[in-house]
Amino acid sequence: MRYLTAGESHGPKLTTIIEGLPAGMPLTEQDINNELARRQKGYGRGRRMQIEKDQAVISSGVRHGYTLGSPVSLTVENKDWKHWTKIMGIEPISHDEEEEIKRKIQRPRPGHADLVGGMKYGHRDLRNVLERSSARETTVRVAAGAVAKQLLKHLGIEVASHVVKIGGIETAQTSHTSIQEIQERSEASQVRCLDPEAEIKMMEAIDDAKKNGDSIGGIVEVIVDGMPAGVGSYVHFDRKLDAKLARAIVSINAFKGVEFGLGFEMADKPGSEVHDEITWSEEQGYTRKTNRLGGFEGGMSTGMPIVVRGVMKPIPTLYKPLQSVDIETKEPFTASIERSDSCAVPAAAVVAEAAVAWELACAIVDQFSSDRFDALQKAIEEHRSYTKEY
Ligand code: EPS
Repeated sequence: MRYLTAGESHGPKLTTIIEGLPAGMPLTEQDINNELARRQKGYGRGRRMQIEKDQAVISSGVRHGYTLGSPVSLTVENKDWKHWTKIMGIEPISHDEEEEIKRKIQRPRPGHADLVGGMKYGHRDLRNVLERSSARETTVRVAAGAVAKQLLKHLGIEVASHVVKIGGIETAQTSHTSIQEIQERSEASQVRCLDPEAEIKMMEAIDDAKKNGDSIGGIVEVIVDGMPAGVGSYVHFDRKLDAKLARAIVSINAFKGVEFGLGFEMADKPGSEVHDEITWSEEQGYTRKTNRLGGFEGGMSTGMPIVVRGVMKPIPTLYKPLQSVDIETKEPFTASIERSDSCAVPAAAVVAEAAVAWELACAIVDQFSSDRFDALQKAIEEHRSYTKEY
């Protein structure tokens, strides 16, 4: 499977085309809209989210609630477009109109794609970069992820996420009883945190950042239950499933690092405290006494829950000035003000879920390849019985 996204942050709409979905899979616009609404929430978002109400419109590949096997194309309208029709217009404008209309940007923000993106494409107006590098694009990534989540759900695989850290404040809730508990409790929290005390402190940290014209980042964790064992590859570097997840997480705007299970703590521990002992029982088949490796051995899923974390840097659009250089005058300047979120970590948890779900769905379709969703369901069922008895 593959998908492409298109769209500028203040353009008319965002688009994605998803190709390679098996036919006969249940899918509605509502399944996608639920995920889009989750991404829009979160304490610390700026005024833009009050303007948008993201809704997917499917225009191909689905008929009467089921996929057809043909490409699924969908769009999400930018409600803010009505304020940008001139600035972001498609038709050519005269040189005289440029100054007035374009809201040209020649002052790159440190940490954003502005400067190097401008160099890459030869843009002298850095708006041409930021309109596409904006995290607005994650809207349609979440839409593609929502489709992947449907595929996984109908194969008995559930995905959830929660926020582990914001601005140095860490959750004390590191264990959970079920994936449903994570889903419900993170949904009820304004910062998607399972620990109510940390939640309050995180919100205070966001308020402080906002007051100071600053931004803060954090860590999100995605957990997946029900992934069958043996998906991925120990043979080919580019088919290792943990590696694919790592790439998918770091590809999310502002994400800088990934860890699985114990993650970077593994550096401090002996092997006996890192690897998970193997057991077998008639009801469960093969399992592990612990899950310190986060659901992967040798680049393949073990059948244990997948536990993957990603770190998001603070958003680089700041009200507090950082030094940069004007690309026309080459003079230093320190003030750059664009409307922005002060913290988007809660929303990024939903994007990370989508990124993980997409990679898992692709790996499953690749390995148990099917044009028919009922055949895929049967293949997974058989694989589960086989690996249990193996
Ligand atoms: C973003 C800047 C803000 C964010 C935006 C990402 O938008 P605006 O420039 O319109 O104020 O709200 O995120 C979204 C629009 C979104 O849907 O997540 C940026 O520069 O990356």
